Amino acid sequence: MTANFFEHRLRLIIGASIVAFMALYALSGPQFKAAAEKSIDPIAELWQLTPPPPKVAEAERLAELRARRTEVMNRMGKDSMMVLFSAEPRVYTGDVDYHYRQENNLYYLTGIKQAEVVLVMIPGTGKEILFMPERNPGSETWNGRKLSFEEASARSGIKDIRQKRLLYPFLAAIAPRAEATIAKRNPLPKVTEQQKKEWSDEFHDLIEAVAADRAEIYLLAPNSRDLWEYRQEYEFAEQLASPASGFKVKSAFPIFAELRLRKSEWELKLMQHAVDITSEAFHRVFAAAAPALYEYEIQAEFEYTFRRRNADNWGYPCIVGAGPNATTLHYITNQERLDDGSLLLMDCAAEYDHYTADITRTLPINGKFTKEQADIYNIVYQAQVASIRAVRPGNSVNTRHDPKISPDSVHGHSVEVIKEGLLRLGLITSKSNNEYRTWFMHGTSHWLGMNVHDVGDYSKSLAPGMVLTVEPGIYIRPDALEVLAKNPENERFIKAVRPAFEKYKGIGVRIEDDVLVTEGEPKVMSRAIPSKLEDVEAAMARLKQELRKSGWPAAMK
Ligand SMILES: [Mn+2]
Repeated sequence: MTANFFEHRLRLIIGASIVAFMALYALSGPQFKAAAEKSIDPIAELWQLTPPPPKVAEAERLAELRARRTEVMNRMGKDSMMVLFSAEPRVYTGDVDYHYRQENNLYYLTGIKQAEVVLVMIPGTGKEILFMPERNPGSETWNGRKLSFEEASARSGIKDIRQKRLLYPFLAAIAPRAEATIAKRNPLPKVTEQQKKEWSDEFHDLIEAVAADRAEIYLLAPNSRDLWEYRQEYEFAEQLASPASGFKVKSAFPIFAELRLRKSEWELKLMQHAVDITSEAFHRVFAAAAPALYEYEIQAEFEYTFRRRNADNWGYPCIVGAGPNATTLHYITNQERLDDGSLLLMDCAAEYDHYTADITRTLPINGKFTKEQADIYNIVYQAQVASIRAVRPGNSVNTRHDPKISPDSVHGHSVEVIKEGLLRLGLITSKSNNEYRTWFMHGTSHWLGMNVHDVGDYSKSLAPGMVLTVEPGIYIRPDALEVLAKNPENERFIKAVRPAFEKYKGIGVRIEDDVLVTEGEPKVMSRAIPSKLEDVEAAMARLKQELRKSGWPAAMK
């Protein structure tokens, strides 16, 4: 309590000094005024306006793409090839597609967002080939301009670009025993003898390895058809397996899981930009949130900002849950009214150039937490502080699926703080069992990057360049006790926690930030969005006052 009080006083003093200092600057003549404006714009700071998007030199960008492809090839066998298909367009309805999004791994290696592009890599000869359709003015009239071979080459740094219609004949030439099964599902136009001769010379070693049953093909082929995103890869793997093509199908997933887990400087800049756009949106919502609005209106504030700052999209559908809806982890219907006196949980984030943020804040809709809301909120906040502190090289993440959760892990710290808090409030009866999972049922962290739940092995120790979310939560679902299995142990639990449950029921709190592992202190990429209870209330009050006084700043209108 005392420490908090002094911290608060100190912040006030520092804040006041900055204001006084800036006032002096503003009064001291045009030359100083210009300098002051350049260094800090208080309005922009208050609203957390998104800075300009990051830029990268073209040579640097191409060098990084080339280095990634080399890293992938270094992890493949000598007699192998990898085939990466671009994402298939998906139907929204009738002849209208969903927003097209490139398959992440293909994008990671080529920087190309267009459909019908296929990357083939053969490490034995160091060959990288892009198969893609030629430009078609007829279809471009309807669907817009496509990359020419030259443009695709300039974009990806891959020199060898070939016609898409030759892809399957080419693959059949490499694995002749699979020709019939490939032909059943894919176009296999006739190719000239001359073309076949060229391929057999060019890919001689690989063809020989396939003939001798010692070649490998790496595909993003899942183990079951369930993973709809990779349907074409799954089917292609099936075609190669029966009858035996000479290729052993290997999963390309582990290679990308390893490479994408540690982010480069350039990737971190893109992620920070996605976080910055999201941060601006949260500040907008801090000012806008008020009783009698609807959840979808809050969603609209986020999506307006994402579009305005040229984000690709959201990284996942916006979760805006008011009142008891905050206790549904992935609530996305967003149709209810914001009631005075209840909480608003928002888990929304922008995606920029294929990298997404993932941020959650929980606000009191009328600007002030009630005593009960604050009880729960502060436990979650303390849990998050403890877990963020544990984001250090060498430490482990631990997920809720781990048989043993180390108290020193990122998840372990949140579990400890939350158990302690729930016991204090009377919502659990013991710290030595799993009762806490009734109220905190998810893990604390997941990897973050091109996927919101990014690829990467959770048993890996933390290392600089990894980015993870830290997002403890407590959810007092109104039906939580009713749905428990009927048995004597649960009867005892229900009886013991009933009084506390009645007091806290309907409260849901999650606080989620995006954290970069560095050599030293963890870097909270989303720290510009207040999360400490007092800071949340103060930010809401200030932003609302500013909005009443001056309206939205021009840059946010
Ligand atoms: Mn998350």
